[in-house]
Amino acid sequence: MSKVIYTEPDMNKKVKFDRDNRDKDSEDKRNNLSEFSLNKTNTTEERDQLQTRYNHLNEESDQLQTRYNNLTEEREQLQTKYNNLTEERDQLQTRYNNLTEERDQLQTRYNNLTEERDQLQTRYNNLTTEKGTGGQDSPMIVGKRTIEVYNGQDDPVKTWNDDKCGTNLNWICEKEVYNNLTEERDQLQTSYNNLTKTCCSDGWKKFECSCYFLSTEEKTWEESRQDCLEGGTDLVIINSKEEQEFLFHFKKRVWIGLTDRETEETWKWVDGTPLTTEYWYDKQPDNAGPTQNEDCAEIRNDQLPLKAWNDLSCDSKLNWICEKAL
Ligand SMILES: [Ca+2]
Ligand SMILES: [Ca+2]
Ligand SMILES: [Ca+2]
Repeated sequence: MSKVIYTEPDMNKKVKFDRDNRDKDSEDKRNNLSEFSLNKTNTTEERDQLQTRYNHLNEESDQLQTRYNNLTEEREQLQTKYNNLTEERDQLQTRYNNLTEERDQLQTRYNNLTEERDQLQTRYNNLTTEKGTGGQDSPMIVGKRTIEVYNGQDDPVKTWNDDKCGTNLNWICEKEVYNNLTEERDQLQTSYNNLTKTCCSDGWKKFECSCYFLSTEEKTWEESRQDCLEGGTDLVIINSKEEQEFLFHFKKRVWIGLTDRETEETWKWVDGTPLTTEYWYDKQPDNAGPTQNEDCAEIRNDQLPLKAWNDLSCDSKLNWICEKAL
């Protein structure tokens, strides 16, 4: 065998070196793996947190949308309430203006009546005076011109003289006005009392020159009318738009004094006057119902103040309104 001329590598060292390197490599890998694993854990955690925040944001956005919707709805409701209030205020203003005008008219009538009464009083006083003292200033004929009132005497109860009927004298005519005046005064007093009476009885509501009673019971049209008549009034007759609006605001279905019982489709008020201004509900009167016979009118409370009347069977039971003029 030839001698080995090169140095044999120290395999021990090499192995050791390799093993060291491998160990180091392994450790690096382990470290990397551990780091990766740590990173992965962190990323997962971060993703979960992001997901949670995303969910929260979604939830918050939904809540905001709901609140926005609620606010929009609330705003619309407020707008409606505002519109209603404006309308109501305008109606009140109109009623106030009407009342003011009515009061002024009443005041004028009252003043005229007072003046008239004073004039009548003066005339009455003058007449009374004349009756008591008449005929003292000049000779006058009374009765059938056969007796003369002579003014040459001092004693007023000793002034008569009989004279020739051909004598020319002044004379006095007499007309019975005293009774007429008393009657007239009484009539004026009654008118005056009526005019100055501005209150309605308890349970009655005043509007313009009438008092209105809303029943608490429900009866047929005829029974309702009887109830009003027994109290010296009648079912309400609607003479103006303002009166219709006033009645609508009772917010009840009520009988009114309007019927076509006598002649179908010829509507008349209870005082016999024909219907001129009407406030029928849509498609009414239709004379429909189960009996095809609707002859009495009611005010409904579920549409508009000036679209409120419906014809109904007179046997239906409703509340009612009596009207009494002041
Ligand atoms: Ca009336
Ligand atoms: Ca009818
Ligand atoms: Ca009807």
